[in-house]
Amino acid sequence: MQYHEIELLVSAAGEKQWPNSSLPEIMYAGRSNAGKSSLINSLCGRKNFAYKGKTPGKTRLLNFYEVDKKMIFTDAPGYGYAMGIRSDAASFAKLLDPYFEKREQLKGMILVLDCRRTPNDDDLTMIEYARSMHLPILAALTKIDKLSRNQLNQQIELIVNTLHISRTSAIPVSSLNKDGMDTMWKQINNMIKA
Ligand SMILES: Nc1nc2c(ncn2[C@@H]2O[C@H](COP(=O)(O)OP(=O)(O)OP(=O)(O)O)[C@@H](O)[C@H]2O)c(=O)[nH]1
Ligand SMILES: [Mg+2]
Repeated sequence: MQYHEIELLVSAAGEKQWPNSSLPEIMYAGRSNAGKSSLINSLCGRKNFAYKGKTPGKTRLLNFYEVDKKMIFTDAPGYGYAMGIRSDAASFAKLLDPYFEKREQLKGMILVLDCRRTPNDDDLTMIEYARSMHLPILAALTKIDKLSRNQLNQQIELIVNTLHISRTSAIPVSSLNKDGMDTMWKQINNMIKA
C-alpha cells in the first residue's frame, strides 16, 4: 500500500471558508454510504483519516484535504438520504453550485458508486451537472469485495450503460483489500495534468 501525505485543510460550510490555494483539485461525490471517505483513506494508505460518518449524509460540509502538498481532494457530503426533501436538496445545491461554478482549479469529479447498486436519479443529476461544467468524470465502483467476478462484470456493464460513460473511466475498487488503488492514482494524476 502506497503512503501519501494527507492533511485536512478545512471543513467548509461555504465559499468564504474555501482554502486559499491554487493546487489542482479533485472532487469526490456520491450517495451517502457509497464509500467516498473510505476511498480517500485507502488512496492515501490510511485507515481512518477522512471522516467516516456514523450518521450518513448528515454533515453538510465540503472537506478539503491536501495530498502530498501537490493536490487537493474535496470530500462532498453524500446525497440521497433525504434528497427528496426539498430543503435538503436546496442546502446541497447551495453548498455545491458555487463550488462547481467558481472553483477554477477543479480538475475533475470522481463519482463514487457502490458497485452493487444501480445508479439512481441523484447519481445521474450529479454526472449531468459535471458534464454541463465540462468537468472530466471518473467513476469509482466501490465494495467490489462484496461481489463475485461474474456479478461484478454484470454490474459494471449496467453502471457504464446507465451513466453513459466509457468502460475505461469506471474503476472497480475495494477499500477493504485496496484493489484498484494503483489504477485510481494513474487516472487521478492524468486528470491533474490535463
Ligand atoms: N466491504 C467494503 N466496505 C466498504 C468499502 N468502502 C466503504 N465501505 C464501508 O461502507 C460504509 C460507508 O463508507 P464511507 O466511506 O463512510 O461512505 P461515504 O460515501 O463517505 O458516506 P457519507 O460520508 O455518509 O456520504 C462504511 O461502513 C465503510 O466501512 C469497500 O470497498 N468494501
Ligand atoms: Mg464520508
